[in-house]
Amino acid sequence: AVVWFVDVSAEIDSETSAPESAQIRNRRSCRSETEVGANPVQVEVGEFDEAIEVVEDVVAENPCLNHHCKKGKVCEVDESNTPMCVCQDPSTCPVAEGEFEHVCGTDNKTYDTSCHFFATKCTLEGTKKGHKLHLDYIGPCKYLEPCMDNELNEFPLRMRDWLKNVLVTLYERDEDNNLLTEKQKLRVKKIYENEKRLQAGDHSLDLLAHDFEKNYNMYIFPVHWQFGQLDQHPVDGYLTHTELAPLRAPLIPMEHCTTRFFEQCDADNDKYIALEEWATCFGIKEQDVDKDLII
Ligand SMILES: *[C@@H]1O[C@H](CO)[C@@H](O)[C@H](O)[C@H]1NC(C)=O
Ligand SMILES: [Ca+2]
Ligand SMILES: [Ca+2]
Repeated sequence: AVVWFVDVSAEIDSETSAPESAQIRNRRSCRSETEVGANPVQVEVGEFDEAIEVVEDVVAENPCLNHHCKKGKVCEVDESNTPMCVCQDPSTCPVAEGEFEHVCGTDNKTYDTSCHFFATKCTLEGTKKGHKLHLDYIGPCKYLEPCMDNELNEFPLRMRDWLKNVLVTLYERDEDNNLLTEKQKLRVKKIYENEKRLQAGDHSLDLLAHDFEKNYNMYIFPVHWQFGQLDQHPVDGYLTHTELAPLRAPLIPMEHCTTRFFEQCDADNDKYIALEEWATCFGIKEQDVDKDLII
């Protein structure tokens, strides 16, 4: 249950939110190298000498091969053979292999797959409805219990502990995978080697609260690290709804306080979660907020 949110991030993070400029959109498109238009198999063939000619032919013939579109769009050529991104027809999305591929939109409608969701959102581009529509969570829409105040207070206790365990697990598995940078490894090493560390497992809320008080320093880096993982498009010290999605979306069906927690994290209500807001809602003291820790 540790690696899933790392994996899922690639899946959801290309939902673009409107206020950001085309610049970001371009950056995003570039990241998804083989996403649309390019057949990944053909691209990989390029690694073998004898196939190089084939690859070049394809490039020359198909202007869409190197033209990347954001999620929900596909590349098509117009009469003058110029590539352009148009909304994908949802019926061309791969069929869902199971319920686990369904996603729930903020309209509380279940979409077969995230492809269906983004294709549908694309058709609403420019409308108020489209602007407000986001991928809310992974899985079919379901009834989510309202989050009570006392439950809301428990959320950061579990989340902090979980973040610390995720990092320690990455550290343990990180031989030459480079899941963490050298700098990050040094920081996690301190946590990993700390004998007072609370080992992974189910702990009572009392114990979690007690450990946070006693071993407060061990939680500072994990909270910063998670922020840095999410703050990528762009790296600016603020999380948009879209940047938060990789963490939020898989969590909501399991933790019904997720939505409320992140809403109240945005203390000044400007729709962005600043690093300071983030740290504060995880109980990190103002003087320990350090933007150098997120790199
Ligand atoms: C969303 O849809 C689910 C399943 O159809 C339903 O049980 C739930 O009550 C709905 N939630 C809201 C807030 O309308
Ligand atoms: Ca950002
Ligand atoms: Ca804010």
